[in-house]
Order: sequence, then C-alpha cells, then structure tokens
Amino acid sequence: MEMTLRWYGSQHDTVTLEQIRQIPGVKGVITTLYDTMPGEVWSRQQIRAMKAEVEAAGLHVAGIESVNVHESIKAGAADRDIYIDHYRQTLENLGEEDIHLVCYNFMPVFDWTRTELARRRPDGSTVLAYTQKAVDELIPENMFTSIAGDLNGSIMPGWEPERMEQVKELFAMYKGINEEKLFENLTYFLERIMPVCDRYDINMAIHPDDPAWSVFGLPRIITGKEKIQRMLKVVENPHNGVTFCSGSYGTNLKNDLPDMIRSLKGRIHFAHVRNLKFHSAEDFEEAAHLSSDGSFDMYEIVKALYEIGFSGPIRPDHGRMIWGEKAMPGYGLYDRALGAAYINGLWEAIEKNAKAQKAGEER
Ligand code: CS2
Ligand code: MN
Repeated sequence: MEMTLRWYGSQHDTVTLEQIRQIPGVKGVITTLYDTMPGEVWSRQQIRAMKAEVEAAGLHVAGIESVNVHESIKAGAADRDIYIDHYRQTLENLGEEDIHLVCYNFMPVFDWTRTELARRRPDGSTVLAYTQKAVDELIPENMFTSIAGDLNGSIMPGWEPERMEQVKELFAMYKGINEEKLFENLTYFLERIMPVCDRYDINMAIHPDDPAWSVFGLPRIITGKEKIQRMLKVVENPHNGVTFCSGSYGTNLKNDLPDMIRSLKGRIHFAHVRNLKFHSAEDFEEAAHLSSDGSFDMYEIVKALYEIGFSGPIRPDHGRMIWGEKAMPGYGLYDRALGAAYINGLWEAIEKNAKAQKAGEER
C-alpha cells in the first residue's frame, strides 16, 4: 500500500502540501480539479498544472478523487452519451498525463449524507454524524441549509451551493429510476469507458454509497457484498474496481468489513480507512481512527487489506476536528495525520508479523 492524503487544491484547502509532506510516510496526494463541474472535459493543461504544483512540493498525484459522473449518465437521460464522451476524454487526458487511478461514485443527487457536521464528543472534538430520524424529518431540499452553518466557510464536494439550488429538478430526473435501472445505467457507463481504461491502464474505483442504504427514496446500489460482486461480474475487467471505504460500507452493520475485503481481492484499487461509533444501528458518528474509539476493529480491516496483497493508495478518511483547527468538516490536518500514523503503525506490525511467521514456517 501507499499512504496518501486527500488534498483539495491550494484554492480550497486549509491544509498545505508542505504540511502533508511532513506526515510520516506520505508521499502522494489524492486530489481533483475542484473548479470543474461534472460533465466537463479536464484539459491536459489543467491536469499538468495540478501535477506540477503537487510535484513542486515534493509529492506526487497518486490518484483522482473524484472525477464526478454527470447526473444524466446516472439517470440514463437522453443526452448521456455526450457526457460519457466527455468522461472518456477526461480519462484519456489523465492517462496521457500518467495518472492511473480514478475514484468516482454513482449516488443519485447527493454525495454522502450526514445530518450533523459538528457533533461534539465527550473529549471536546467535533465530528460528522448521522441519525436516520433526522433524515426522515427533513425534506431533501432543506438538507443543505440544515448543515450549512457548520461548514467553516468551506464548500463540501458534492454539496456545492449551485448544485443544491437545483435539488428539486435533480429529484425529478430520478422519477421512475429504481435500483435495477440505476444498475443498468452504471453498466452502460462502465462498458463504454473500459476501452479507454484498458488503453491507458486506468483503474476505476467506485466509492460506496454513504450511508449504505437508500435515503430520501433515491435508489442506492453500491451498498454491500452481493451488489458489488454483481457489478464486478457484469463488467469483468480488472480496471473495473472499487474504493474500499470502511466508514461508508461500515454504516450498514450487516456488512462484515474484513470478509468483504477478502471477497474483493484483486479489485480494490483504493482504500479509505476510518472508524465509526454507533449508538444504535441508525445513529452513528465518525470516531478517531483508533479501534477503541469506535465500533470497528481496525486491526482486522488493515490485516485483511494486507492479506489480499493490497498495493494501491490508502488514505485516512474523515477525521475529527481537534486542537482548535478550522477546516472543511472531516478534512482537517491534525486528526487525519494521526489516522495516517496509526494505519502506518498497524501495517508495519502486521507486515513484520506475517514475514516472521513465514520465516518461521520455512525453517
Ligand atoms: C467522502 C466522499 O467518504 C468519502 O471519502 O468524503 O465525498 C467521497 O470522496 C466521494 O463519494 C467519492 O466519489
Ligand atoms: Mn470514503
């Protein structure tokens, strides 16, 4: 694995590349062209400028999160082929610039959903949280305004104000689109981009739906083991892979995370590691990465990744807001740096232990 950190670009991120470079073991960033809209073609010039900035700071671009998929593609609208062509062109340009990992998601309308961006924990840190009750009481159009006060002046990916102004129209696009139809639309998209991925060796890594069930009546399809297996089989190509995000699959307590990782051997191209603390199956908050701070056994998760021979980029995911930092919720420097150090520690211990065991067996 390669330890990385997500970076939103110098225009938008409170965290600098210089800071990222000082986190032990981090040599790569996961980034995006934050000023492009879904459906736009990324030019080679823009990609090159982004790379040059990262490289000037002594780091490299380990992958893109995300190249967002235009709503017409997800909804299977009449004009989807235009946007698929744009996506293919963007992939081609990324490939030409030697970038080989693209994370994306296929969630209708909203990216991840949280009902609080700054829930206070007993230690005084604040975290993103979710309660089903709060979602059930909200009209979707009000989702954005209900959390906007806690954004610390930042713009959250997938929650751009211009996008939120169109929420009603976006919902209308999905009338009559059930899970089966959405799955067909995903298949249609994948089949058309795979030739470009093959040509440029680009690994596509779908991010799970978060939470891993339907919200506001919208269909969700990347939620658990069977559904991902189906998606991987229907487009049986190693470039059609997944982002294994423990915090997103983990929202659904029915998901056995280490077991899922093992079942995805060879198809996990990118890993997001974070921990959640559950108060009930429908009320959880994001915890520190440390196992004992949340509900997951992080050792077992990292061990499963090690055992399947995972070799792609990995990153700590959403962190808590601590030590007075003001940053994009989930994306401050401090707690993610602690997360990276912790995951690095787990990995080193697991690796050395496995090697010692192997040497013992050979003797
Ligand atoms: C989230 C998402 O879990 C996460 O990492 O912050 O915004 C995620 O990056 C996207 O859904 C990926 O397309
Ligand atoms: Mn994630």
